[in-house]
Amino acid sequence: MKVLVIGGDGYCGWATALHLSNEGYEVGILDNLIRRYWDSKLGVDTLTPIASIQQRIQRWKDLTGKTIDLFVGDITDYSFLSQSLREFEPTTIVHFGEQRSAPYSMIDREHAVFTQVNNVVGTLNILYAMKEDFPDCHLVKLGTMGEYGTPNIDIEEGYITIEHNGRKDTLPYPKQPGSFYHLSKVHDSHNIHFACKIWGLRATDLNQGVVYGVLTEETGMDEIFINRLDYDGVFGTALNRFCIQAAIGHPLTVYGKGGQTRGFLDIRDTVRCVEIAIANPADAGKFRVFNQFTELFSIGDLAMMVKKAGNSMGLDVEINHLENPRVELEEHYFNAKNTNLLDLGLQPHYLSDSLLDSLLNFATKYKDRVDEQQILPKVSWRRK
Ligand code: NAD
Ligand code: USQ
Repeated sequence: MKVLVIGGDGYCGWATALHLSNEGYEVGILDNLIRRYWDSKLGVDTLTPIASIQQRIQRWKDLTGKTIDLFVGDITDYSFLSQSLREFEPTTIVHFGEQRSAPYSMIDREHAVFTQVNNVVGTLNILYAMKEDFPDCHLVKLGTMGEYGTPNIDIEEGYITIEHNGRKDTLPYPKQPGSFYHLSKVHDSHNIHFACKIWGLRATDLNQGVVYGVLTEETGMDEIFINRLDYDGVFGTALNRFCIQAAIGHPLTVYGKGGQTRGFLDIRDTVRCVEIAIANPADAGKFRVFNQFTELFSIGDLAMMVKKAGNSMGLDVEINHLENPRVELEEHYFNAKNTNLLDLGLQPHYLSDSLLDSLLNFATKYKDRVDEQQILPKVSWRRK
């Protein structure tokens, strides 16, 4: 099977590309490297010193003998995209290549517009390129659990059966996303669903929760494969940020009450979930949705877990409840289903003391690279 990993220079994409290559898939990476540019424009950097994509791929070849093809360019450029697909001839496209930060999308009008154009147009171009040349190819698209928001009823996997005025139908689950970024994912889902319906394309939307951790079997094989680990207030995500904050003695930044509950998963499960989706493709014409997380945690509980793990390593860890820069419920019901991937064989790595220890040790190893000015959130959801 030939798998094109779009966004393969990023956090989830790089780990997935190596994993698939290691498992015997023929892998190509397509990325315009724009994430590295956004970091430098914002003056932020990953905790870890990441090598260039060319160095990464060359080292992979030297170490394993396996080749990864590279296409550097932008998927919003249709001619570049369709030419790359014709050259690579994928049987599966895994699409990670979007602007994925909620705070980035809320900086101002320009960043909101950019996020939605980049994400929605990129995905629409992929759908058209598939329709033109690869109608049988399986699209595995990274969506987000945040598409659903925090409804006061159980969250199903993509669809809900509703009885209304004596009639019954199975319909897309209602979406109440919490940022212009999360909204871009909802728009993508609608476009992909429609394309499957009208052109008979096959797609799987992986509504992923917040990813944590940095090491996978493959990225741990050599220093050159080290993955990015974001800790700044724009791209850093909850648990990864808390571990890095604990390592440098910065109080943990819980926004508001901390009762916000989300789905979480270890990056080692991200790569497995994607592989499972690839190995079990959707039928032609089918738009499948899997909720991709392994556990639910509130932000306050995660902070407590990091504090406990830090204390047992001799770190003094304080928890601060900051004024919430976002507009979101801070106490709410949250119960989401996640059985589709488990039924296909996912064996989760649940959050454990040993994972927290290893992440804290990892953060401590690179703590001299931390810029403390980048930790507090600076982007507000509210009208000034
Ligand atoms: P990332 O920013 O590390 O990687 C995204 C990659 O896509 C970058 O290398 C970037 O250069 C590339 N890219 C962006 N726009 C592109 C374009 N127009 N053309 C070509 N390449 C482009 O992000 P990530 O954390 O690896 O997330 C990957 C995907 O997974 C995203 O779609 C995100 O929404 C989803 N996701 C991530 C998380 C998480 O916790 N990190 C959780 C749920 C879902
Ligand atoms: N939060 C804090 N303190 C922090 C960081 C975050 O309290 O220092 C809170 C936020 O207010 C929010 C929750 O933690 O309630 C999650 O925030 P996050 O920054 O960890 O994650 P989020 O913005 O939702 O986005 C991340 C990824 C995104 C992905 C999403 C999955 O950046 O690409 O889509 O997780 S999900 O959250 O399930 O929608």
